[in-house]
Amino acid sequence: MTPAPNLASLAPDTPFWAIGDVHGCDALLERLLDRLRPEGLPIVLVGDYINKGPDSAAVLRRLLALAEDRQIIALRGNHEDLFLRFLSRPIRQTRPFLRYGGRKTLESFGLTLPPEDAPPRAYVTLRDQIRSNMPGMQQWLHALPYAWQSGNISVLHAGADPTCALDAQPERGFAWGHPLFTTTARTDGRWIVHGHHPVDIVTAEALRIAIDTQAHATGQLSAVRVGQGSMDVVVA
Ligand SMILES: [Mn+2]
Repeated sequence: MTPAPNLASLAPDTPFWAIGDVHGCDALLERLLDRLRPEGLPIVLVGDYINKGPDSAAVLRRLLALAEDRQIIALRGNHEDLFLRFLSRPIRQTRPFLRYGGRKTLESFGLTLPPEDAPPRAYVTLRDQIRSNMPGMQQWLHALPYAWQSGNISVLHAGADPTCALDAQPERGFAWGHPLFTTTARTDGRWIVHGHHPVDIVTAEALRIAIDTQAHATGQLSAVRVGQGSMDVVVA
């Protein structure tokens, strides 16, 4: 038996929903948004919209269409960082992107990948095809924030240095995490809601709420409603 976590200190300015790593699971995302949006609360997505799962392009298209909707706050995950690197420097960054599962994302755009021995120029062509397939997407990705705050809670993708105030560390690190994040408790009383670190179910522990239930592998995309001293979980 795991003791019930002490949620009493959760104090958002307003209740909100946070959604875990989507990784190309567009049907699950659609179902979850249909369920949560009518409530009218802020909905924060912790990032990692692409790679691993089947429909990355559809997820990007859906979120891009919601870019002007102030209810939806999409944060930047490390997979978005990698995708942006590929989009800005395809000759250097295609291989690192593919190593993180980028093949599925590129294929989800309906494009044929160049063969292994293709000249580097082929990756520039591929990038250009993606840009013209989804106008505005690169700019949207580039503008995604790394974190969102409400009261004593911050939402970010992967983690942060627990020994240091959030506003005193480089934001880019939030997308990639920190080696001490899951082993060292924060002492400033700030809760962190995050994805990136896989959990079987949404888990609250030591001022951390982990919500990445590996939708692409489990078929379960989780959302948590954070309120005053409470959290509630919905799984699509
Ligand atoms: Mn992830």
